[in-house]
Amino acid sequence: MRRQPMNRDWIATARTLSAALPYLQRYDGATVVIKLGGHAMGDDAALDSFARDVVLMRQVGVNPVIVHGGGPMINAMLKKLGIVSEFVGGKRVTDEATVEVVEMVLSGRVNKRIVQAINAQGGQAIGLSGKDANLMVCEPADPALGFVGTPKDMNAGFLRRLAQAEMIPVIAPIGTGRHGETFNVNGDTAAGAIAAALAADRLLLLTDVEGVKDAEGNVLTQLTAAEIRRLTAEGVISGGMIPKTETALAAISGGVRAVVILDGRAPNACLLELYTDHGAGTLIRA
Ligand code: X2W
Repeated sequence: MRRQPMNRDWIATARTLSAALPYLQRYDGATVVIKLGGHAMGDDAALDSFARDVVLMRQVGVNPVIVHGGGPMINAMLKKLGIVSEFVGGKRVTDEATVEVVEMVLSGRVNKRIVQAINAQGGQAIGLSGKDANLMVCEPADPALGFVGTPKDMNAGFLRRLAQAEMIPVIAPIGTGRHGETFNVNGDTAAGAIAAALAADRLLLLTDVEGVKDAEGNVLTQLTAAEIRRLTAEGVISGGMIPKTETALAAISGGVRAVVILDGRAPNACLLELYTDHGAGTLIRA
């Protein structure tokens, strides 16, 4: 790299790095589970930027674990194949033909696209599903939903060994059954279960909204579990936000220190959350 005359941008860059020191120290050795939703994934440039942030986190001592979704990509493939599917309570009713497509899309194209993006930035990402090393053994969630799984047994030890080897697991939310079944698991549910099994320091739920909002539409920067329950009862938290706040509450009662719901489409969302005073989205604690 050539040395160039000093200008304001570089002074600002140096200052930003210096200001990040307390945060770099705070998260050194921390386990951060990041759920990358299908709607937050964006185009190649946005994915490359996400991948770069993940590799930077690994470089400064964080153990990132990526769990992805891919609902819109599954919808597109089901449509091509002429398979009709519907959602009940935010979960896809999943028959045998559907679960085959879900596994192909999530464990195949979507998973490998993220793995490749991280590795292109110099990381060592390894693509997995809940079937690999029995990472996520599931039971049926509800007979009416077919092959939708609820995570029951997680192989956290395997993920810890990957972290020790400085590898970045990228996990598709596919579960394995005790009788050889393949289960479709909601991406948020899978991320929450993995974060709880690891007693993660942070679970970042990257989505396509700025965070949890109050009745006037302002983002609430910090909430307790009790406040979430109250806002849900009042109908302020509703619709697609409910599965996310439910995941957050379950993760926290399962031992995750804090959960953040944030807009994954915003540039450098993860870095903004972890390494600046500003933070991003809604931070949820017990
Ligand atoms: C989801 C799995 C993918 C997912 C589905 O079939 O769409 C269930 O609904 P997003 O992008 O995070 O929504 N599974 C049971 O959760 O993707």
